[in-house]
Amino acid sequence: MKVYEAPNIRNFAVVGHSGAGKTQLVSALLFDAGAVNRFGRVDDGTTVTDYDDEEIARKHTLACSLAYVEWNKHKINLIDTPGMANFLSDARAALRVSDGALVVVDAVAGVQVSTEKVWEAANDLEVPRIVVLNRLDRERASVDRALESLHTVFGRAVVPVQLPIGQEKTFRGVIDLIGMKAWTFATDGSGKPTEGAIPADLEGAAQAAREALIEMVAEADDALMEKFFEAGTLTQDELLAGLKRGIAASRVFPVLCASAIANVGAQPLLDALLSYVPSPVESPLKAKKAKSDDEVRVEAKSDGPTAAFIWKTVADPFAGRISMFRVVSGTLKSDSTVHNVTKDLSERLGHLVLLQGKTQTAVPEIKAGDIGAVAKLKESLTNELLADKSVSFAIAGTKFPEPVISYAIEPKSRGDEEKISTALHRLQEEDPTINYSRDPQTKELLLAGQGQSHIEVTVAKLKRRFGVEVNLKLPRIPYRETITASTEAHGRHKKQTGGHGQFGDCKVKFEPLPRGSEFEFVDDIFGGAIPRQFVPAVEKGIQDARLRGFLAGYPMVDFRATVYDGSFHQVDSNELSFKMAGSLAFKDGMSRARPTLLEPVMDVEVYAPSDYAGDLMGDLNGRRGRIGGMDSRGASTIIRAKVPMSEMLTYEQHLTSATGGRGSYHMEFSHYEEVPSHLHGKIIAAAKAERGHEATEEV
Ligand SMILES: Nc1nc2c(ncn2[C@@H]2O[C@H](COP(=O)(O)OP(=O)(O)OP(=O)(O)O)[C@@H](O)[C@H]2O)c(=O)[nH]1
Ligand SMILES: [Mg+2]
Repeated sequence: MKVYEAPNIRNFAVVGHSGAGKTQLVSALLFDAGAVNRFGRVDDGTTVTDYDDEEIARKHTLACSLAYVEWNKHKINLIDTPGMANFLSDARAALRVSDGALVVVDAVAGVQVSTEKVWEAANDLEVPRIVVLNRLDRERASVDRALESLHTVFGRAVVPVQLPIGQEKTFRGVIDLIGMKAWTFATDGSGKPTEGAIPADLEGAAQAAREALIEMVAEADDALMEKFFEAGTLTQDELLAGLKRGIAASRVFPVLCASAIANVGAQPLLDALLSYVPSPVESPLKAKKAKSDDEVRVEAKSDGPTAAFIWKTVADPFAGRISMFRVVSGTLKSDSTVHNVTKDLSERLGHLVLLQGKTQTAVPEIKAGDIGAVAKLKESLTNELLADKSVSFAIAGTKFPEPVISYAIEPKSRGDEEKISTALHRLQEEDPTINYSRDPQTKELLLAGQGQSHIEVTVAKLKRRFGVEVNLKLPRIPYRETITASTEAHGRHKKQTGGHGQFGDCKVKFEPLPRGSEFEFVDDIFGGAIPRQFVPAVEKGIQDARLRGFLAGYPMVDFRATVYDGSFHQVDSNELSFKMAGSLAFKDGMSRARPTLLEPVMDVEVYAPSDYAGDLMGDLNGRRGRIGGMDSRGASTIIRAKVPMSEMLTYEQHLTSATGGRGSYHMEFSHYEEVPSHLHGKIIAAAKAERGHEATEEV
């Protein structure tokens, strides 16, 4: 394998909605470029990038995987990413290290919810985009309709640089609007292209589309705009240069046509990836100067200081930790020692490898601008920078979303607890969007993630990769408690047992605070009513008690406790006594502070063909949802709503059955809100039942 330098490298995140055909398209690109001998199919479980057992079983990409092709003396790295809402953070991580995004859109469905999410992410990270309308061989596939939805959502700058030849079953080639020629493809799936003249019946359409493209390119560039007005058109050179500039500045988004399964359109797409998107040299990675907020651009020079950013970690039970990185500067060498700047420690590198799916090829070095991997790093994790000691910049890591749903899990065989924790710890390195913890009261293990399918996949990985099986119990809603009235309370702990007694006494004021304030403790003791050294014990007592809750055992939040008076005993007072007094004051106060329950409310976006919009809104209303807005997306409608989490637990199944699988949704945590009082009884009873006698014992 040749070592490539930055000018001859392109890095692409292949992103888009689930089912648009990203994995199949990567498979076609690999095959057509000769990187693999076999045309892998998602449906047969034979693609390079969906290699994980769980991916093969589900026919969905669940985590980023790396592939590359050598094309025209260049190396194109392709990062296949998941399109399912629960797994989208991996697409963000891939965009973080990409020079361009290959946005794959289903030509039947048009823009879908994940299409918008990845587009927003690419906007945030200023990543240029190329759009591919895929699945053009399918019934009801339509370039016009798909473009209409793209225009509605992303604007007119999404502009075709190709037109399809044939449609649905007869889709067999593309017209290149820049070269003004036609490519048709062998019907045997070999992807073999034949160059030819534009078919006579499409000439008019091609001319019109080319003019529209020229106009759009001119519009995106002030200098070209003037020329365009003077001459009424652009020269071929102006068009090409303008298109490239427009794409780099994210002011033009070219649209190409393909069928990944019929292997139509792959080779012109590879050409486009090379010619339209800037190389790492032309698009230096954004970084921050150490200890400041000043932005710097890190030049992808292979003789510069070494720096490599880890953007993804995979937990392999056999190979150990596999870390994927992009070399942002300098040359990273196998068997060398580098500095982990993020953690300030040194890390020994073993063999560097290039990844073709799971297949590793060892290489002696990897140069700036390229993406590679290394196994068995001891200390370094995702979002960390490996570099020379002299390097004085930092790269902002991917922000991973907080978990939105939490399940109690229990091991199938007793004694597996230890194994589960170890395995979950490693899976968390691979997937920072899961979280596990122990319920402080029931001691149950809680597994939190982005949605039901995310939790199920995590449980399946536990089994397949780490050989531990768990039962998923009911999802847990992270309710909280708070108070709605101020009150003063008294806690007095006094015990006389034989010789030494116990004595603690405190007066505490409890007041509600705004949402999100958690808990504040104020020491307002004057004149030594409680000796200094015992005040922290009072705080500890209240802290412990508030975490155990009052109504239903959920943590009490958003209030202030001010200790303002008390008394003590020269001999009998000690820390434990004041802790008990604090806890008693809490209980006393809560009985008058009108405690109530808070529930998490989610931001929900539902996408579905417009015919379903009425029913879906009715359903969201029935789930206590507040509809925030509704927008048309071509033939689809997007509904935005705020809905309590407890009402969304079964939404995935409902949406699928209500829309025949054509609806999709995205949900993230929004805020906490008071639970309507008529629901309190049910929640409190359920919590008591779940926690058994343990909870009641402590109250
Ligand atoms: N007819 C047709 N089917 C396609 C095409 N591309 C992909 N498919 C099929 O569509 C399904 C989904 O394809 P994938 O490549 O797995 O889609 P994806 O975008 O990777 O989906 P996620 O991994 O879930 O994000 C598979 O059954 C593919 O065989 C295409 O061009 N035409
Ligand atoms: Mg996929």
